[in-house]
Amino acid sequence: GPAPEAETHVADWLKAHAQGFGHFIGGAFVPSTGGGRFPVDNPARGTRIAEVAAGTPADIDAAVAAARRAQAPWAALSGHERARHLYALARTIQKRERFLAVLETLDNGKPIRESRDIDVPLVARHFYHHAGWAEMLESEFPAYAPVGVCGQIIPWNFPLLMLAWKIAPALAAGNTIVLKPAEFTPLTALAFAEICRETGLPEGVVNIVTGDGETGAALVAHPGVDKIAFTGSTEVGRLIRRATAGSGKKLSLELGGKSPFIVFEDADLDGAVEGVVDAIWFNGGQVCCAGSRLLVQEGIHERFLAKLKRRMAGLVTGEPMDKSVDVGAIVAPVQLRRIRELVAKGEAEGGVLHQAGGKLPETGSFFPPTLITEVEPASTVAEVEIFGPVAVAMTFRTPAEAVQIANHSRYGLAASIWTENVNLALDTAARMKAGVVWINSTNLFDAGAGFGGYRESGFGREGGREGLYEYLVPAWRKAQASASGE
Ligand code: TXE
Repeated sequence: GPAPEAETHVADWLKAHAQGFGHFIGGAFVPSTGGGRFPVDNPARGTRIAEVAAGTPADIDAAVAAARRAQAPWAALSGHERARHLYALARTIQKRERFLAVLETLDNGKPIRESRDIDVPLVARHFYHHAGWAEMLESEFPAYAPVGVCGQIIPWNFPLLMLAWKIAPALAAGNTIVLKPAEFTPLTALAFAEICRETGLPEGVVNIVTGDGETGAALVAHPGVDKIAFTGSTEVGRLIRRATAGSGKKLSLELGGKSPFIVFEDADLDGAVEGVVDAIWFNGGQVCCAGSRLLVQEGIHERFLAKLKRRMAGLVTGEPMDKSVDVGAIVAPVQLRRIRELVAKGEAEGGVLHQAGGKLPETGSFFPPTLITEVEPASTVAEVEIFGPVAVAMTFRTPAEAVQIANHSRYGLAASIWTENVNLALDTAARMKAGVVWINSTNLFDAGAGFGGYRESGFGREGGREGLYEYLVPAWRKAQASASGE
């Protein structure tokens, strides 16, 4: 097996919590005040693996109160002292990397190769990077203060990585946290809570409350929260913006996308084919910045699609714990249904369907790598985020037309450009209405680079210097607020 020892550790850990996991509030694991719980499934098997506490408004209250008590002492530590805590978290994550990777794969369904080689290393890297910012905070941001108590709501596609993106900068800047993981994938967040305890992070600095959208809404509405950071659907992002309007809460939203992947006729076609694999079949396409709209220049269109279909045919979909698997399970039956419906719609609208063959497992939620060609730019599958392993292909004649089709979207998260012509690459990049542009590459994430969108993909940046501003306020504002007794 891939990591038999880690698999045993995870199985033992789940067994030890067979009575259900609690919330992590004020440094201790506590049951839900309402006594409620909900199940957590392994999407690759359709089996129940755990039960977690269902967060109530009273649980949110308790978590916010714990975060509030912890905030001033945490902010009063020197940057260096906070950095030591972040380094300890990073090192312990590295020590547990196999355990965390196996747990993530069981809970989310992503291939173990990805959770082991991509998700968990990036998580550790994010904490290391922000430990550096904590060290530099006083010198780099002398006129800034922490926002205070941050409510953070994250999705299920990169459960631990999205936690890291939220928690690391908030801690570095001197904030305390109430985080709500997604209901499909709460387990690595609870494992992280144990790591917080083990490394001696002061009680109440990080609190984790499990629950669904209602729990999230209670966190958003709580008057004791100074900032909300959300990653998830555009629909919920809109609700949160409405719910926080006029409250004075700081807000950042990282929402959906329908990112273009542009292949010019002079591109290295083999490289671009590998790019598509990473753009839309990585994590089963359940990636906000997935290159889901393939725009291929007419002259190479047939040759490129032939190569791509050959490559797609070789991809293996199946049990994600198997190291040879390229595409794992879709996170939940409801998401699988959504993908199926949209693909059927794409066919009904005249798209031509190509799918990787191979037998899919009989239980669990699986969808094969899929390509829909002959798609019109104004059709549903070209406009709506499918959030599955489905690319739609369109053609363009000129660079100007590529730019026009690429920007024809209500979203603006990312774009990927493939050409050997540096002038064309830079000129096209400058014209993309997207927060992130990759040239001859795709889905690269760096803790030091601000990530985020335009338009309906949201606002605010995560990572690097820009990301830190989301967790800071000008010190004069803070002083004014406390003088007025707020
Ligand atoms: O997202 P939700 P869902 C897109 C993707 C996907 C679709 C639906 O297209 O197919 O959204 O996914 C919490 N107040 N993305 O329904 O509901 C919820 O509990 C506060 C793109 O799973 O947005 C979870 O923790 N919180 C995306 C988180 O919001 C609320 C990643 C995200 O879930 C809430 C995920 C409310 N009213 C989905 N309702 C990306 N940008 O990467 C729900 N939540």
